[in-house]
Amino acid sequence: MLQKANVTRIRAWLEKINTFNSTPGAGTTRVLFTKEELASRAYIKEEMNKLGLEVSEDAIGNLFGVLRGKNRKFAPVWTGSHIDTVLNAGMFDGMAGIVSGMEALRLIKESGIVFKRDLAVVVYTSEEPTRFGLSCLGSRAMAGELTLEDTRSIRDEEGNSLYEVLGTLGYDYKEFAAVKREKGDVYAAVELHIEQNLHLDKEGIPIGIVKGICAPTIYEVTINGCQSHAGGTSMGDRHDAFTAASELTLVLEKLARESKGTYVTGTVGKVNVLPNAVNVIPGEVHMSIDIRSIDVESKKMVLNKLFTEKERIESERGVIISLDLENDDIPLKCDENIIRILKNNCENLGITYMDLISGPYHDSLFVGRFAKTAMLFVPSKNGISHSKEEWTDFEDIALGTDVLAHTLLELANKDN
Ligand code: HGY
Ligand code: MN
Ligand code: MN
Repeated sequence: MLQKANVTRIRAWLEKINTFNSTPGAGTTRVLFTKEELASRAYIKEEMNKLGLEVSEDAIGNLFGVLRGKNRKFAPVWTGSHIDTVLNAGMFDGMAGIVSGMEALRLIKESGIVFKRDLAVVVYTSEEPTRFGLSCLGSRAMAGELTLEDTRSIRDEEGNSLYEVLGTLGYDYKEFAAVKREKGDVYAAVELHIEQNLHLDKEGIPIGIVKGICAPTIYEVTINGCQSHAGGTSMGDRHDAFTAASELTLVLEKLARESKGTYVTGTVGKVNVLPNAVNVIPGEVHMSIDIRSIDVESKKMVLNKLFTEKERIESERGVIISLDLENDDIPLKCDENIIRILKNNCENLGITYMDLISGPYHDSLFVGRFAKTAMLFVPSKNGISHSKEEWTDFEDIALGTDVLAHTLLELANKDN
């Protein structure tokens, strides 16, 4: 029998990881391969070693803590998430899955129960697009959707390529090909994550079982109008790039709101207005578009209509709008067998749960390309995330850890 997850330990790990933060007092910011993120990696490696896990990293910095099973010829079972954050974030997005995975492996180890397959807790490199503008770098590379060659053209705002940064940190380019995993290399993967929406909190239900994970289609948008004098240019003579951007943004919101698809979202999160001066009509705008759905057709419908509207705005306003595709990821349906195991364990533990769709994407979206994958959620207070107001009770993470630990142990003893 497994002991209950230790809330004090979970809290201590989360609070310590939260000290590796470049914006103390303004939420948590831990950006890929900055000193704060490297320090958090070092801390987690230390804690994995203390748990008696075998610690290793691959050539893009995915970090593994492995608890050996009895028979290594069987493919391993993974759990894990991320430690990098968006800007001015909370302390739970990603980290809850890391500490929960570590605690689950500790509980299994201390139980002395024999299990076949290796169990690993994985810290996936850079789930957030914060530094390089592309999400899920580590799990995307594992899925074979990010090659070493690709890393040469992925640059941060200072112009550093991911390739150069990896080299500077001593990662071995010759080993990059080994990051890729084939179907069968990993038997199953289960990720615990905060819900980042308000269903569990609103219903007072401690566990969400994820049926499917939405995937993002991301565009970088450039709008070129005519920079001119705010007073000297009559309203009929303007080609205002910002009002064009605003109209495109409202069109996107309307299309996503009115879509008949299952769970469609449309967001403009990043906007850069040039020259950004009080008395100058903006001549140029750079902005992001993030469209998501649980099904590809719904995303396609929204995009087709958006392109039609873009052309209308261009001709009516005399501006040029270019949309450059960053990534167009495919949604994931979670594995029904693992979902069944998760639900059985909730029922055996007397824990209520509900089925959910994940609007946020996760590393599991890419791990699902090569392994049977599922996720479980714990409540986000008021559904807030990607904000310093993000909060999840430590007791809820411990409850989720109990379900995770039982599920990992059961999967680790499956023959096929
Ligand atoms: O944006 C997302 O869905 C994830 O939190 N990076
Ligand atoms: Mn996030
Ligand atoms: Mn996350």
